[in-house]
Amino acid sequence: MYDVKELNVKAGKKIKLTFDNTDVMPHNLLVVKPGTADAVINAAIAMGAAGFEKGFIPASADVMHHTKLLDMGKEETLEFTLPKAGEYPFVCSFPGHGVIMRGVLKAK
Ligand SMILES: [Cu+2]
Repeated sequence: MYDVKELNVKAGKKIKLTFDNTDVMPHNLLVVKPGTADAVINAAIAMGAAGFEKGFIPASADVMHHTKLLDMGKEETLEFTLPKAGEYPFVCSFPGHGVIMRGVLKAK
């Protein structure tokens, strides 16, 4: 699970988000369009074993920003801007994780 589940951010301003994987399993972080978290994690599961090569990042227009699939002890920083106010989910798309490994960026 992510240690932070909710972040308040400003729409239209640059956001810098660092994801540090301190777990022994690989994880990633995808920022997705409002309301699409379940569709994205299901698309990642549908990739099957071939998903490893692509870090379980599905080719979906709902994925706005993402880190690579990060091994233990790795971190990656994303810099992006959310276009408008809304609740943008962030999820781990590694199969089986996204149901509980998720949170939300609340843009105002
Ligand atoms: Cu995960």
